[in-house]
Amino acid sequence: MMGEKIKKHMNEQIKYELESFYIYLSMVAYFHLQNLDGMAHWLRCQAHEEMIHAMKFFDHIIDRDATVTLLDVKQLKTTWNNLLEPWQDAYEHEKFITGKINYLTKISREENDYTSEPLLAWFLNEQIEEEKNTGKIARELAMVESSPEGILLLDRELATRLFTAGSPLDPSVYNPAA
Ligand code: OFO
Repeated sequence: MMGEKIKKHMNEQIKYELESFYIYLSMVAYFHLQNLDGMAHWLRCQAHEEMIHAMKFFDHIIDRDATVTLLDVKQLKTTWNNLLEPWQDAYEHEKFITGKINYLTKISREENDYTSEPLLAWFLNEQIEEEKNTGKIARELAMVESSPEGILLLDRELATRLFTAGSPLDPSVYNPAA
């Protein structure tokens, strides 16, 4: 049985993860327009991951016999003034999400909801990666911002990201027990 507060905030977290999906998808479209298909590819993999994150919370709530309430997903930024801005936004967004996961962890402890701890521990670790990756790309791009060769080199590197988890809508991708 889930406490009311953790249930409410986990439902909100589904929305935040779907907003992350939406933000990254918007960036995919932007970078294709800039002819930077490697950056678009990296962000497309990221968008897939965000859908999986949303489904992890979705599935956890259902497994706990509680109600999933899907909330409105906000329309966020759809264009940027330069190539660096989306990556800076991605880094800031991931810090925002880390704050949300920290808060969920705090609430779960207040409500003695130990059953949510493995899921939240997974997300705490995931957020280290999310901040590390987006922050690193933003810093590297800032270094080469005025060099077309440098930008193309980074674009080629980002094109090599592998996404091996399968379809985000396949339950076995986000729930090994399914
Ligand atoms: Fe779901 O981690 Fe990024 O936003």
